[in-house]
Amino acid sequence: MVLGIAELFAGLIDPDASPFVALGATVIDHTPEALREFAIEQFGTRDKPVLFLSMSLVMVLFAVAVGLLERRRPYGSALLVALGLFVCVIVLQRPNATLVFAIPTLLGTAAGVVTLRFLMARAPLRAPDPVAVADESASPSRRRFLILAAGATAVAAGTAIAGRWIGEQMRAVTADLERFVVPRPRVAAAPPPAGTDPAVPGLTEFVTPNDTFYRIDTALRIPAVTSEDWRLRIHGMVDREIELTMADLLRRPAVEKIITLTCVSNEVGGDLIGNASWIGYPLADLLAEAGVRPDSDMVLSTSADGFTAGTPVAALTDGRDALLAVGMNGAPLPVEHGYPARLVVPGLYGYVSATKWVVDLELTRFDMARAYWTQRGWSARGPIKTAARIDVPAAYGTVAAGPAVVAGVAWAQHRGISAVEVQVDDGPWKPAELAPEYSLDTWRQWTWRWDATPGNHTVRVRATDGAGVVQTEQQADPVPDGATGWHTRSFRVE
Ligand SMILES: Nc1nc2c(c(=O)[nH]1)N[C@H]1C(S)=C(S)[C@@H](COP(=O)(O)O)O[C@H]1N2
Ligand SMILES: [Mo]
Repeated sequence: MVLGIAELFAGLIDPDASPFVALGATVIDHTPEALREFAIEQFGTRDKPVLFLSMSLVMVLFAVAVGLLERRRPYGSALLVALGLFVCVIVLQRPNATLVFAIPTLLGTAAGVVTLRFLMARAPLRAPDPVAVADESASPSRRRFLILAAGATAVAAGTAIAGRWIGEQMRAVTADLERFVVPRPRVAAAPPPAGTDPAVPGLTEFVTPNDTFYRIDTALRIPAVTSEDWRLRIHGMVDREIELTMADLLRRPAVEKIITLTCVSNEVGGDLIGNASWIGYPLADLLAEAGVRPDSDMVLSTSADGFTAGTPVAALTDGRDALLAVGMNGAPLPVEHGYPARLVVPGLYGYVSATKWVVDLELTRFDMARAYWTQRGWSARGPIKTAARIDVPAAYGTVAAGPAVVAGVAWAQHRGISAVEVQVDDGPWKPAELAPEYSLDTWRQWTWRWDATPGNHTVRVRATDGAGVVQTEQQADPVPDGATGWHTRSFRVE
């Protein structure tokens, strides 16, 4: 009931004013890093439904507690009001909150109290009267069941309304996306040369299709931004503030670049990495138009849902292909990858550069501003570390004795990969064969052929970047600036 009314009014005001969404987002923002990683590991991309489900369970328990408390005195109502005020505070602390954001929660709470008082007056669920205990129709277990059922129904209804409303918003964006025409780049990306994809079954493809591209963000509800509503403001330490509409942007000459994106949370051997061709507009041009003041060293980008990333101005203006992208592999950006516009910066982990649903670029300084993940203990700077991954053979799989292949990918964006070496058990390091280099900003597939001898084996891989630096063997966790260590894989040869 409380949630249902609150969601209804949140629908009228702003989705982010929904107490359910705000609570969830706040839980995510304040989850200790270790627990967050555990949740991502355990539930993968289902971590958000799991969070909502757990929140629903907590609310059912809460509804039961409120009902039981209300039996003698209006303690239940008092608890509801207290919770309502607490949730108001949380909702108002969302990054884009205004005072009206409190309305759905207040109305929901009021409706909850009225409903509770009304029900109590109609069918007083008092504690058993010591004189007349034999009234079967109102036995305590039956009451508890009724309260539980009512609570569950309320949560279900609230969630359903929220779900339906979010669905409507998304339908509007999907319709907009279907009409969106990706600009034709003035110069198309060079096609990947023959051999970029060595023919080894199980080896990762050079270009990652949109529907299998990894997705990482803090968004419980994907921001619903249509291309008509979208604006990009460039301001802060600039000579001239700029605001662009999508029509303004589409009038400019577009470029197309293939760039490999990587997440700082990627473990050694992990798959939070993907390579796509991006169509968009050089950020250097947009920044030059605004006129960056010489003492500014950070672009603080903000998404429609309040996420922020802090990118060195130098990484956007040193000639690399840093883009405001509107197309991915020839299609509009999928909504979960930032439709209608996002940032893509070669050489930097996504958390400091790849803001999706980007709406604001503020020129500032690293000693003045801290972005989302930096406030949560991650490093302010996030250059991508050199890494190599084994894709083939499968972990703990079986390989036929005789001629065999070990294969995988290696990356060190914007420095490039100059060598990959493979070691079997404690044998000597052997050079792997590298696929042709597409550019310094893309990963490289590698293969190594050997004569597999029967028994259990472990292979190890290490890459050397374009500057000749071998990736470190030292094992480190992703926090605070990216995992390190050599990837290994064990299997059986028969
Ligand atoms: N708005 C928004 N943009 C974001 C994030 C986010 O949480 N919110 N996460 C960043 C991180 S940590 C990464 S690794 C990349 C992932 O982009 P992808 O989901 O398109 O692969 O997006 C970046 N952009
Ligand atoms: Mo990330």
